[in-house]
Parts: sequence; C-alpha cells; structure tokens
Amino acid sequence: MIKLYGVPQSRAMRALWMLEELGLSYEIVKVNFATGDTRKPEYLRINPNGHIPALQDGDLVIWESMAINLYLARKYDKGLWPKTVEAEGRTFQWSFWAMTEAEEPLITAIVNRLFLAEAQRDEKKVADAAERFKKPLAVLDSALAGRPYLIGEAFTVADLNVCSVVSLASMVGFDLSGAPNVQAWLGRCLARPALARAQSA
Ligand SMILES: N[C@@H](CCC(=O)N[C@@H](CS)C(=O)NCC(=O)O)C(=O)O
Repeated sequence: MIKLYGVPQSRAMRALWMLEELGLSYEIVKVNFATGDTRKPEYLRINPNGHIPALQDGDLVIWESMAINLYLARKYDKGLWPKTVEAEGRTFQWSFWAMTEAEEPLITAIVNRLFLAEAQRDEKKVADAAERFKKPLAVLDSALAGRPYLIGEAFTVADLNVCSVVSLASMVGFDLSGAPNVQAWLGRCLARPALARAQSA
C-alpha cells in the first residue's frame, strides 16, 4: 500500500489530489509540520530535508511534491501523463516553473498573513510578494490564451502541479482579475471530483 507522509493542510494536498485522480489505494501517515513531526529522527530517515510530503511506494521513497506527482502520473498512467516526449518536456517545464517562479511569492504572503504569530507578520512582505507574483501570473495567463489546459486539450499532471501552486493565491486574496485565462483554467482544474475527494480525505 502506498504511504503518503504529511497532513492535507500542506503541500501534501498536491500528492493527495494526484492519488485520488489515479484511484490508487493509499494510507496517510500523519506527519504535521506545525507540531515538529518533520524534525523527528524517524521522519528525517524518510525525508532528510524535514519536509512534507514524502511518499513510499514499495521500496521507493520519494520526496518533493512535484516529483512525487510526476512519478505517480507516469507509473500509474490514467491519461494524466503526456503522450509525447515534447509534451513531457513541457510538463517538466511547467512543474519546475511552478516551484521556481510562482511558489515563493505565494508562500511568503501566506506565511506573513496567516502562519506567523501576529507580532511577526509583515504586511510589507505581503504587498511585495503580490507585486512579484504579477510576472509569473502574466506568463501563465498568456500561455493559457485560447487553450483549455497547459498541454493539449485535456487535464494532465502539468495542470495539477501548476494549479496546486497557483491556487494558493486565493488564500491571500491576490488579485487575479487581470488574468482571465488563469481564472477560467483554475475554475476547470478546481472542479475536478478527485480534488474534492482529496480535500475530504
Ligand atoms: N519543495 C518541497 C517543500 C516542502 C515543504 O516545505 N513542506 C512544508 C509544509 S507545506 C514543510 O514540511 N515544512 C516543515 C518544515 O520546514 O519544517 C515540496 O514541494 O515538497
């Protein structure tokens, strides 16, 4: 049985969403970043970085949320894995892009709005992050012009990975009104029944 280490209220939600898309049996091993579980020696043996999620599938232990999803989508292909090498390239591109270009400003804003103790929060960092997020948002909006999904006509792992990052914008109320293609695409991705199942897992 596949084991997913983490809690749903974290980046582990991305992997949960993928597991549900693929209809796989899995067990959630509760490791909570908020209570110090990620620093315990037994968890550091699973992920020496001390982060969730991590996934165990047979002898394989794999961490990094995007890598977990790329692995699952390819291994247990149910149509979410791209069909050509070129489309694979684009899938890697968008997954790495989500982590390197889009995620940081979103996480900075979430941490400073919601996670830090009141006295440590910094609204200036939130405003700066909102400004910096405009660039990747515009890139994504133009990539989605005239197309329903990032790769071809159907929802794939690339959409899941990017949506799981970009949709964090709603947690901090970032303005997406200048990105109508992103808004429409988010609506399509977030309506996936598998996501609703993951959210109630
Ligand atoms: N790049 C990693 C980041 C994972 C990460 O930072 N997860 C957070 C929870 S959302 C965490 O485990 N934080 C605990 C800590 O840093 O101690 C991924 O995408 O899997």
